Amino acid sequence: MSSKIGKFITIEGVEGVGKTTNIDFIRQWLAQQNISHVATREPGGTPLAESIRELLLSPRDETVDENTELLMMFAARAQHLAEVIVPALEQGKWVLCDRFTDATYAYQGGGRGVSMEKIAQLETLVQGPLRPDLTLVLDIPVDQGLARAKSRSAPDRFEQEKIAFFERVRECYLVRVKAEPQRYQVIDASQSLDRVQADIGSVLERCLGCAS
Ligand code: T5A
Repeated sequence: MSSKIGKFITIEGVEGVGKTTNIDFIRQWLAQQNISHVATREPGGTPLAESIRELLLSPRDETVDENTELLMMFAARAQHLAEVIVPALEQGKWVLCDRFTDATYAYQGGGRGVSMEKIAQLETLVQGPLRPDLTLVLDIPVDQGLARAKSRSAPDRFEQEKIAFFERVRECYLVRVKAEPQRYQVIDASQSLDRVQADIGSVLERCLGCAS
């Protein structure tokens, strides 16, 4: 994988925390700064990866083996990197991605109990040295996030999990933040949308300062 030029920003958190809502805000912010960018999401971001997303998110009677789920996440990611993320970064664009490999550590690792070493091996295989420059973790008590998600749409396969699963997911995100504080910025997503967006704006201004 060749060296990148643009910035790679990811946004993470438990269900319903406000990622999609705030991606729109960040896009507007980047446009105001005349920063050429691409907004995308995982799993998904290309036609093939979106098909894998549909397979992953559809509720089904068959139990999905944890390795199947893990490999499908990374299969979608490999395609997304090859078709969208790496080309955009190489063109100097910023890439704004709704979830990335931190979600695999949090959901498959923290939530399902897949070993972190196994995830790290696949991360290296699929991404080489590429990691996000900045990861915004929108943090909220799990019950509040799930209530927001429920008010928006019918539950997908992940949203049918029990609350303890999402507590492990949230905990895993926070452990990762502690281990690598220079990459992550935690935003209190239980605040009003205005406050959340003011906090995100401040983080981006600092980030842009680093970039220049
Ligand atoms: N997954 C993904 C894995 O298991 N492993 C992986 O490697 C990857 C990449 C993907 C699923 O796949 C799993 C994780 C997920 O379960 P998704 O669509 O990306 O699914 O994730 P969701 O979390 O399900 O996305 P949601 O759309 O449910 O949540 P968002 O985007 O965080 O929330 P959003 O913006 O839609 O907001 C939800 C509601 O809350 C309101 C919004 O208006 C909306 O109605 N809201 C607020 N209300 C009050 N105050 C605020 N501050 C608010 N912010 C938003």
